[in-house]
Amino acid sequence: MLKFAATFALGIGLSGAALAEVWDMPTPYGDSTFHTANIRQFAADVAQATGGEFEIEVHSAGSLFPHGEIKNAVRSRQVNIGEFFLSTLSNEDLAFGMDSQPFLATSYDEAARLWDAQKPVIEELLAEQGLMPLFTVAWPAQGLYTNGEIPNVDALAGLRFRAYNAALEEFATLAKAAPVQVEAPDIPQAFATGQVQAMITSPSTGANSTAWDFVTHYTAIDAWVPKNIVVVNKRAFDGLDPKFQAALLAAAETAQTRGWEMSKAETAEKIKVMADNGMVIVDPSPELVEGLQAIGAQMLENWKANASDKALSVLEAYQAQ
Ligand code: PCA
Repeated sequence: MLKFAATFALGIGLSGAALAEVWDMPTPYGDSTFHTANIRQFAADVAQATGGEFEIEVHSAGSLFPHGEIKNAVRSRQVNIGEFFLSTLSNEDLAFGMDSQPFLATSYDEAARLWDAQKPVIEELLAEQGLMPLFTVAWPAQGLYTNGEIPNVDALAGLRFRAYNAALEEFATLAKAAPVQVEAPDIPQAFATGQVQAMITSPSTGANSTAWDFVTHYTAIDAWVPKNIVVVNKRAFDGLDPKFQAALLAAAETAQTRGWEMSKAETAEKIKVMADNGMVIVDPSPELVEGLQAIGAQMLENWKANASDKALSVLEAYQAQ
């Protein structure tokens, strides 16, 4: 009652002026990450388009919610919008994890086509939870970080291997390495304390975590091109002033295009940063590629055996293109 009275009084006090809408937006990734730069620009675009009446405040590096809680925080409307790594939802349906299957989609073109195939199913699955995707942005292709050169898959055996989702955990296990889940902002610490000894991630995350402090080699295996997704709570979106809805959707479309361009520019730029800092940048040997592809083939078989009909339909649609 008190709350109602206060809101009512405030409404009268502003005599018809629209109340500013402010949304908090958690992301797991730090400020030096291009995705975070992109969503900050997205927030600035929304503010600009609405004359500052609709503000989105980005909370980076898991500062508002840990990565694993962001989706549910949006679902339960603790926040109205958030960003996370799409494939972390693969435990809900394997359709979410397809972009992290080794060698299924390894270029930006293939990643975009995979997203086209995934999108209708992901939209449907998220809608069941009252969530609506706004946009996705791919990370650069994922490469291998190790101490010393890795001539073949056998050289990975026994290494404590940093993982960021279930697919990478399966990959590490099949390579006879020991997977350890570590969030991106915690990578330097995990290497420094010996918790992990090797990882697979993009040149962006490698350079942002100063990989040269703890590994010597980057092998460009370009094994998959995973994505971040930005989602909104559907009821929160439906409750927005139509002009705020329009501003949000327009800024999302721009952010998606800009984000993929930023990602493409990052790849060479961040590999150069690693080389400039003394890391040895190598292409994988044919033997290593063969071994990695065998793991990928095994993982795809496992995936198919466990996938829902919806997820299988995405694979068919992608492979039919
Ligand atoms: N960086 C994020 C996800 C994929 C990537 O390139 C990470 O390593 O956690």
